[in-house]
Amino acid sequence: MNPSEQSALDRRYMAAAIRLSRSHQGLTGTNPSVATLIVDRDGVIAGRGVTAIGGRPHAETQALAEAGARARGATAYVTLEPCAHHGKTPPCADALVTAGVSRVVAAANDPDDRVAGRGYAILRNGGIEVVTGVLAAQAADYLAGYLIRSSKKRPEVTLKLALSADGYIGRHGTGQIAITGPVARAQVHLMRAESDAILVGIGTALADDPVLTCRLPGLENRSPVRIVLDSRLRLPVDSKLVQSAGSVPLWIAASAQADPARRQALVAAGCRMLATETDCGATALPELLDDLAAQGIATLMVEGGAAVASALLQDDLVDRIALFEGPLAIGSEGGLAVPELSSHIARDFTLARDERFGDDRYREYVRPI
Ligand code: AOF
Ligand code: ZN
Repeated sequence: MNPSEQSALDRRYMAAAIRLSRSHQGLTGTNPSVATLIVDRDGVIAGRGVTAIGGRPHAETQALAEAGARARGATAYVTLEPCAHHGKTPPCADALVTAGVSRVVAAANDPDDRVAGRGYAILRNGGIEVVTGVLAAQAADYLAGYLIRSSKKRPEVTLKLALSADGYIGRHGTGQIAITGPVARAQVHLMRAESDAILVGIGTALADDPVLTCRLPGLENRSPVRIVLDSRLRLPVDSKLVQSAGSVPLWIAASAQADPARRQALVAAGCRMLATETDCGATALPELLDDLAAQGIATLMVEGGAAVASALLQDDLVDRIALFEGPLAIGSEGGLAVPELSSHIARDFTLARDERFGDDRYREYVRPI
């Protein structure tokens, strides 16, 4: 096989591995969801593995177990550099050497201090040919939460916005307006399932009385932690959010000055209070995000409202914008907008996806990591 045929083949297998890695997105705790494919000398996939639910075992060990003796002389496709450390499991790089794999093709590098190049070194010292950086950007797209939490000590922040045809996210005082259709809504629920946490401001919580869970059939147990920015603790105990706090975690970021009786009532209802002082001010959001990352949250989806979106954009804390645009106009009277949106998109983001969900247009913008 000539080098260009080999690299085309490597990209195809890596694309398949990256698709497989998505299956445990949001289910692997602080570990990234990584995938491995073992392709034998005849080009047949002999083993596949994805980081297990909860984070262990790692992808490589599962793929090697499935491949058994067929791993000898095979190529392993890994979406992240294989680990080099003795954690709860022995290093995956050693396991690949022991199994007699002859080539390893990797996508993203692992920034973890215990790995960071050591994984590749173990492989090379073991006589394995190592190719790195294959479809690295695509792999990094799925690993973004892990990579951003490692480098910036905060979660990856995805701002989800539903815009009317005339550019509004809702209208003052009317509660929830259906801007997008059922297909787009199902997509939002899938995004919730793949996120570690979801955040809204108290304005949205009061106006919409949302529940913010994933309600896709079969994925009802995949709801993320829900977080409300509620400095003065205005969230009613009989809101849907608080009423469901016993089954899906509800964290409230409140000021230390908030009414102790309200605090007590919310805690008694099952809510957890975040220590970070937030009032949506410029300095409070970065601290809150630091705190969330320290607690293991790597991916955060922000679902409203306009004030929270503006504050995050102004602080350069948004990594991804998921924009759903419906076909109907709301009309400018009382229309709620995020005025900074288009200038921030133009300045910092590139278009990563442009597709349709039913009658709605979906555009996803990403900021390079
Ligand atoms: C791999 N394959 O499938 C994943 C890796 O706590 P531990 O011992 O499980 O180690 C967590 C680290 O392992 C994590 O920070 C990252 O460096 C790596 N994740 N590595 O070889 C995998 N999920
Ligand atoms: Zn490993």
